[in-house]
Amino acid sequence: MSTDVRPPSANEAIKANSRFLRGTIADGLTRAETGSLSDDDQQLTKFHGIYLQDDRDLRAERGRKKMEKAFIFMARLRVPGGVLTPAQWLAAEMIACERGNGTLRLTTRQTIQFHGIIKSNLRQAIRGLHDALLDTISACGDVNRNVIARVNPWQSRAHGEVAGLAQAIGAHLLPKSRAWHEIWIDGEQIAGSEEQDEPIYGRTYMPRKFKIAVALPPHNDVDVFAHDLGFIAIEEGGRIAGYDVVVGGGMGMTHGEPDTFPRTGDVIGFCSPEQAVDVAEKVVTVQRDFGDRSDRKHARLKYTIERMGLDAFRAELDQRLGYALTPARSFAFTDNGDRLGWVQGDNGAWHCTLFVENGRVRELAGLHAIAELGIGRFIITPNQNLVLADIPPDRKQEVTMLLEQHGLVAPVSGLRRNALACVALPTCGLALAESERYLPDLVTRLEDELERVGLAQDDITIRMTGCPNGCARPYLAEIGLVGRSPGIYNLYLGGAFDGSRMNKLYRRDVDGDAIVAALGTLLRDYAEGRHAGERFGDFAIRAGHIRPTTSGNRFHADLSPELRS
Ligand code: SRM
Ligand code: SF4
Repeated sequence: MSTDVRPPSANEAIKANSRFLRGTIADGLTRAETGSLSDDDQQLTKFHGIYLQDDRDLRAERGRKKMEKAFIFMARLRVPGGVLTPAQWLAAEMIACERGNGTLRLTTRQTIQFHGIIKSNLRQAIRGLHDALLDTISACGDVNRNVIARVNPWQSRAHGEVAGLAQAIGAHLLPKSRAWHEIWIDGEQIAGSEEQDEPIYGRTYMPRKFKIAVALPPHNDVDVFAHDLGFIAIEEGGRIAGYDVVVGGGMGMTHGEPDTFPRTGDVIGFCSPEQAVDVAEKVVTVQRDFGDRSDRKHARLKYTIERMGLDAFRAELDQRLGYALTPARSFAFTDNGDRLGWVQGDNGAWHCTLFVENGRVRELAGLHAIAELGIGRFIITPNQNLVLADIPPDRKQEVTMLLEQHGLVAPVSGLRRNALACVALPTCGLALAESERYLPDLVTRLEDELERVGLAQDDITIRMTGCPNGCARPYLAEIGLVGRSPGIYNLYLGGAFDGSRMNKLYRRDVDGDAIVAALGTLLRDYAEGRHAGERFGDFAIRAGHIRPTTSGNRFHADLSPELRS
């Protein structure tokens, strides 16, 4: 157990006193004099998948007029493995149009965010989701989040098993509190319903968010090394023989604070399919007991492992499991993106991956028409795209026609189809710079250069975030751009195309023109000097544009102090 003598962070008291995540949220929702909630309740709604935000485009003007900020809420679904039925897609679309800003935002963790919900619409929005058998429980907050899994369960038996594990872990680690149902659905507390304890989490839940991914090689679409806990399926003869266990990944950092850093997870051993849920529970409990509850900037598992040391962490885990993980098996990843277009699964059904730029679905009509057919599934990918899955062979033509009719399958360049951007402005309260609203234009400028040098169809990963928190996992891209201030970014290079190696800082504080100029030169060099099959990230290192990493999986440690800040 932790022997920390520092005082716990303010969030620890909020959680402990919340009566298992109830706080005064229900009362706050009835207060019409403000579009906001109390500070403590703002922390607690996160556990219910709900964030208070404000429209930052309107901040200055409302400030000048001495008006309250334009408060809006973001609600995030919990969808383990990202799978929705057509009816659920239609329900989500209706909620977005009737209660939100009319768009659906597919996220990097395989779910949907609704933006722009005003307080008086919030409860109705959540009830609408509940009616469609959806919920937002634990989509945010200091708990295990939406468990993500390799897309898609219908492609093969192994895919189905991997998705099944994500479902099982998600269900096992769901908080037992009934607070979400009471506040958002029932509208009142049922007498005597208050919990006495949370069997896995306890009254103060986790020190910080906790994230789990399940990967199925050769594709690392879930970016398994970015997670607190990852499972890498080892397939033998079409069945899953077990999972390599990865611990201690995470992306967030703070500019100028080198003791905060992204980190790729360590592979610590192998477990059987039957052991995997237990392994997840015990890793969670080690982090629950040893994680930093004083400083939220150091509260993720990656810092616990750095502090304890990997051997001590493993020993603690083995002791809680009552058995040791066996030696890790070998695996190989080829990429961490999506492959667009149609593929046929083992059972003959068809699956079509659609490109959704930065996950923002604005034009709803085409997908609405497809959902109305009532066939297949809608699967959100961890790359913010959408798969129309499990389409019967005799309905493929019909779906193809609708896709073409609505312009949903237009060709895109190799760079654009591998681009991710986080939400950032105007809704994210932490954004220092634009991301989702800016990356498409930057990619257009880079496409001109790619066209000139003959790389228009080459797959190159580029990811942008509006701040260093890393929501689009920018440190695992071949090209990473991280916001510093409006219009200004740090440029990172040299990530591996399969998501197994982080990139490194190449240029600090550059604007769009400087980014295009720097990348233009590098892309020209790459087109001329690459070896056969060599990826851009690997080339950037071999050609000496950045030094190879010497500090293993911990970002920053081998950068000069000047470049760290
Ligand atoms: Fe994130 C906070 C959006 C995936 C690391 N993230 C936020 C908030 C809620 C801002 C806030 O705290 O006020 C953002 C809401 C923006 C908005 O307006 O919607 C936000 N994060 C997102 C999404 C929507 C990005 C996207 O464009 O898809 C992703 C939603 C995921 C989901 O469905 O659950 C999203 N966030 C991630 C990821 C990627 C992942 O999990 O694979 C990361 C990096 C991995 C990690 O956690 O280490 C990530 N988000 C963060 C952090 C930094 C955490 C840290 O340990 O330092 C924050 C800030 C925080 O927690 O204090 C953050
Ligand atoms: Fe907001 Fe930063 Fe996450 Fe982008 S990376 S959504 S700016 S917290």
